[in-house]
This record gives sequence, structure tokens and C-alpha cells, in this order.
Amino acid sequence: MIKIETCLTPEILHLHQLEGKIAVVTDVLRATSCMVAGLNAGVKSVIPVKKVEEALTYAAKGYVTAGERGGVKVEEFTIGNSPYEHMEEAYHGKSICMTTTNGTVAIDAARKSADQVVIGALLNVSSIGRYIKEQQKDVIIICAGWKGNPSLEDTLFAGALVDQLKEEVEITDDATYMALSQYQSAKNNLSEVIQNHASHAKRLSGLKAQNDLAFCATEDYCDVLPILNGDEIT
Ligand code: 3SL
Repeated sequence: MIKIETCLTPEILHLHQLEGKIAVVTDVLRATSCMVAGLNAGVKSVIPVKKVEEALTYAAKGYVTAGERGGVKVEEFTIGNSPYEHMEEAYHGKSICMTTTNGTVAIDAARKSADQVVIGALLNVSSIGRYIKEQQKDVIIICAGWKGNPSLEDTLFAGALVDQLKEEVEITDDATYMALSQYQSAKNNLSEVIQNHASHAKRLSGLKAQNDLAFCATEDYCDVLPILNGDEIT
């Protein structure tokens, strides 16, 4: 049976073993939702980097750059961190170098030891579920959280994924059970729960990014399965 565990914040990733596992990294608001939505719309690949300076070296080579710090677009970047920007036609067929406060940090932490890094969001949760069933390999869900704290929306993604897999997995930690229970109580009004209770939703509303909230809370908007291959997510 597939074993599944959840790391609610990268701060405690050192307590988990990643070797031999598929790491599903999520940052529902909004990094991984942008990646999923962009790739689904036609973006060629996403290159996640940890630092703004690194992204600027890609900008100098002519790459599209995207991301934020504190939710606000980095001034020198082409676009910020709204999934609607990532879906724009201008970026179809292009590679986007991206850095964000938490999402790309979590990806960077995961890639160091996991066998494979898969990018998850509520937007593509069923694609991830199907892939895990096919692979029959142990899984760790890594939630990006916010600056070291767990976040409700990422925990709900973890629960949504486990809910799909519950007949086929063995839950090996309390965090996964907590995520599943949280999702099962919220699943009929996921968008409202996120918008009304997630601290990052409140932060984003203050930044006039309300339109992103309902979109990122949409389960199964698309069918893409973004996987990190070398430096690129395709
Ligand atoms: O922290 C992150 O990685 C971002 O997704 C945060 S924000 O939603 O763009 O503010």
C-alpha cells in the first residue's frame, strides 16, 4: 500500500524523509496555482528559483520573469503572481523563470532529496491523484505555508488529495489525518472557507487580488501534471 504523509510547512521538512518518495509541492495561494494554470494555458515551462537575483540573471538572457515578494510583483519582473497573468497569450510557448516568497522555496527544499517533485494545486488535484495511483510509490505532500507557518489553503489541498486516495493509501502521520478531516468538513464550500478564514486570503484581498482567490480554490479546473525535470517544470 502507498504510504502518504504531509509536511504542513517547509520549516519542519527536516523531520521527514524524502528519499524514495514522490514529493507533491503545493502553494495554493498562489505560486503552484500560477504554474498549473500557466502550463495548462500553453506556457512551455517554469523555471523555479529561490532568489530574485537568480531570476534577474534569467531576465538578462531574455526569459520572462514572474513572481512576488510579500504578494507584490517584483518591480523588474515581467509579471507578478496572479494566475490570470500566467495564462496570458503573450506567454504561451515561453519559459517563465519564477521566484516567490514560499512556493519556490518549498520546491527548492523538495528537489534536494525527493525522487520526483510534482506540482499540485486544487486546480489539478485529480490529475495528481491519478498519477499517484499509477506510480504506486510513497508520497509526501509538502505545503509551502506562509513564512514558516502552515496555511489553511495548502492544508485543504493536502486533504483533497488524500480524500481521492484514501482507499489506496496508508496515512502515516497526524498531519495527513488533520488535513483530510479539514477538507472533508470544508469541501462543499471550499472557496468560502478559504476566502473567509485563510490569513493569506485576507492579505491578498488587501493587495486587491480577490479575483485570484476563487480561481485558486477551484478543484479540477484542468488536467495538467507538472513535474520538475532538471531545472524546469513541464
Ligand atoms: O508565497 C508564495 O510563494 C506566493 O504564492 C505568495 S502570493 O500569493 O503571491 O502572495
